[in-house]
Amino acid sequence: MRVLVIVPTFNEADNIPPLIARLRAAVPDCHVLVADDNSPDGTGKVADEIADGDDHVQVLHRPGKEGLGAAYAAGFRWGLDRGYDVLVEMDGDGSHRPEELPLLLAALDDADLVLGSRWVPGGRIVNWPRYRELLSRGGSAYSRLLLGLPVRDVTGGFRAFRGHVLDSELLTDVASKGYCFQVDLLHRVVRAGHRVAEVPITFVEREHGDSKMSRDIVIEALWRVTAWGVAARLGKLTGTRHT
Ligand SMILES: Nc1nc2c(ncn2[C@@H]2O[C@H](COP(=O)(O)OP(=O)(O)O)[C@@H](O)[C@H]2O)c(=O)[nH]1
Ligand SMILES: [Mg+2]
Repeated sequence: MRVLVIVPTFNEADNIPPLIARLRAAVPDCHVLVADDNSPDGTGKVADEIADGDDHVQVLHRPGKEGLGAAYAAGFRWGLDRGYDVLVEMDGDGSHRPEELPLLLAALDDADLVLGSRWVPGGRIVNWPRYRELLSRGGSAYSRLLLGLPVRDVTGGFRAFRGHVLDSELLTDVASKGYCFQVDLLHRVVRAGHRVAEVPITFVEREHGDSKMSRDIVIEALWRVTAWGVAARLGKLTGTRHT
């Protein structure tokens, strides 16, 4: 099983070296792709230096900040073009623990997509302010309800996909720019009838650098999820299929 871990970065220069070292120790066979949006703090250069000394590490340099969704779409395409069997999403700030990646990969035996989940029994969060926990729990509950998603952690970004799930049509259609890319992608994978599993993870808030979460990102997620939910319900009422 060839595994590619895609790490989107914007200003994560202090976080990337320890993260890659931990990843390579936890899953020695995995390959890592850092998808950097030309970070002003030089994250791309730091990643290049690591890639120079490790043939399992590569860097995708993107011209500027285009949001998490665009960085992942480009990273997935890069990985699919090179024939990876499994594509993993992981934050670059250390919040997703590389030591837990083997649990996600093992769960792929019975699933096409495995979600690292904070909101199932055994899942935990460390050092998150109360408002972030409420926002995340609320966002997951709202999306789950509106879109009928059969999982608890809808917005998380620690996930393992079997490559065939991410066909190019599915990726082309994802319009979301910000973090609601995660909801969008999950919704599409569920609707396509793939098997989704959740495994508990411990999410640890970053120690270095700043969160890129913003009001705009929350607003985009709110309106898009509401629009999808309404469209799906109208489709059911009129008997047309929502695509
Ligand atoms: N390439 C790229 N990465 C991004 C962008 N926005 C956020 N990220 C990365 O996405 C990951 C999660 O973002 P973070 O700011 O930690 O969000 P939070 O955990 O929700 O507070 C981190 O690795 C960020 O560097 C973006 O526009 N482009
Ligand atoms: Mg973070």
